[in-house]
Amino acid sequence: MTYQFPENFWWGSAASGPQTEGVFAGDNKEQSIWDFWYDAAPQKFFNQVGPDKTSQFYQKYKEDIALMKATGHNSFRTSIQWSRLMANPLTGEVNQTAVAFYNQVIDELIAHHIEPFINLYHFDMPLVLQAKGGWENRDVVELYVQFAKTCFELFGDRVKKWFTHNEPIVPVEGGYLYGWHYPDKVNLKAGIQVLYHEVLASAKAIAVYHSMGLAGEIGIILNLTPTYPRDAQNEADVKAAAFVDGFFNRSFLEPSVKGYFPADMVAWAKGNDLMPQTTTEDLAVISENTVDLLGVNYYQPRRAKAKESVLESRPEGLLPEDFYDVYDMPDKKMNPYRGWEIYEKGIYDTLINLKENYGNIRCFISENGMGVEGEERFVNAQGMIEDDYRIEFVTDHLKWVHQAIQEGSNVQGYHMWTCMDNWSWLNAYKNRYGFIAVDLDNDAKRTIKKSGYWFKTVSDNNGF
Ligand code: BGP
Repeated sequence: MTYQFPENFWWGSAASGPQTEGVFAGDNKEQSIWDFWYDAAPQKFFNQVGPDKTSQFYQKYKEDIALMKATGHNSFRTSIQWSRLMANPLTGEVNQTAVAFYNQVIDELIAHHIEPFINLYHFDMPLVLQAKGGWENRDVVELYVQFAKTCFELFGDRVKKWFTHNEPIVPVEGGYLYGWHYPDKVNLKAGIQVLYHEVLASAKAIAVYHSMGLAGEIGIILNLTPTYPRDAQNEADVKAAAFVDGFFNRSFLEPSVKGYFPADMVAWAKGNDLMPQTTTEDLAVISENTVDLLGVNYYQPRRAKAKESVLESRPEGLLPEDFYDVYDMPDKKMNPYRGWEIYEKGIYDTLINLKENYGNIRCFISENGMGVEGEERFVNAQGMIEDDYRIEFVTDHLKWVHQAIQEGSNVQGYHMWTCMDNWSWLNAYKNRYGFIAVDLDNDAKRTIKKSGYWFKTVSDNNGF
C-alpha cells in the first residue's frame, strides 16, 4: 500500500533556540534560567553537560540549513530566545547582534525554500524575570507580550507561522511539581497560577499579532498526550483518565482553541483551593483570542486508573497524582533505547479528538520522535548511523496520521523531533533524536543518519 499525503504537506523537523544555539561570550546574551541553573547545580544535568554545549547552530546554521535541504525539509521550527533577543528583558531594549543572527537564519531558510516556523517560548525564562517570579508574576505576561511584539515587528514580514509557546504544561510540571526545571518548587497552586498566566500571555500575543495585520498566522504548540483508562468499562478509571486529560491537556487546549478553561478543571481547582488569581478583563482577552492553528507534539500516551493508594499528606500540599494513579499497563510496547512507551495509534486518536471535539482545527504534528541512548553503537563501516528503528517509528506514526487524514483530519504537516542531535535540558545529550548525528568530541561534526536520507525520499514523494 502507498501512503500519499495532501499537496503542500509540511515535512520537516523541530528544535529550539536554547537547545541548539549555545551561549557565546561577546554576543551579549542574557542568562536564562538554564544558564543560571547549570552554574548553580551542574550535578543535576546528565554527565554535567550544560546549555553552553549545544550543537552550535549559532556558528553552523548555514551548514545546518543546507543539511535540512539534503534531508528533505520544506519547513523547520525553532525558537527565538527571549534572553538573546532582549538586551534587557525588563525594558525591552533589543540586542542588535541577536537581531542580525535571527535575520540571517530566517533569510537562509527562505533562500533554501524552507518555511520558518517560529516559536516564542521554549522553557527559557530570562533569569532577571525569574527573579521577579517568572510566570507566577502577572507583570511578566506584559513583558512577554512586549517581546512577542518586538519579534513580530522585526521578523513578521518574512515569518508567516508563529507560535506563542511550546508545551506550556512542562514549565508547570518541571518547575512547580517534579523538579526538572528551575525554580524547582513543589507548589501546585503556584503552578496553576503559572498555567493561567501562560494561557493569558498566549492570548495577548495572539491579539497583538492579529492587530498588526501581518500576512501570517499564529498558534500554540501543545504536547497532547491521549489518556487511556485502565478499564474503559470502569467508571472510576474513566473518571481518573478524564482528570489526567483535563489537567495535562485540556487546561491549555480548551482556552487556546475555544477561549475558556474546562469547567471540570475549574470546579476541581475551586474545590481544592487551587484557583489562580484572575480578572474579568483578562478572561475576556482569553475568550476573544484563540489560535489560528495548533502544533501537536506526540511522544507517548498516559494511562490512568482510579486512585487506589491513600491520599498522601505532604507539607508541600497536593499534587495531581493525588487524584489518580498511573496505570502501568503490562505488555506495552517500549522504546528499548530510552524507556518511553511506543503507542502509534495515540497520534491518530489525538487527531480524531481534534476533529470531533475542537472544530477540526488546522494542525500539524510539531514533534514526534524516538530518543536513543548510546546511538553510536549503530554506526556502520562508512560512519553512518543505521537508525532503522527510527525509520520504523516515524513510518508507523505516519501511517496513523495518514489514516486520520482519510477520515477528515485537518493535519497539514509532520515535524520530527529533531534535525541535529541536540542538548536537552537535564537530559543533556543522553537521548539522541536527530536525522543528523552530531559528534560532540569532533567540533560538533554533522553526519546524516540513514533516517535523514529516508526522510528525503518521503518528502520528495510526498509519501511512501
Ligand atoms: C519535548 C520538548 C523538547 C525535547 C523533547 C525530547 O518535550 O519540547 O524540547 O526536549 O521533548 O526530550 P528528552 O530529551 O527529555 O527525551
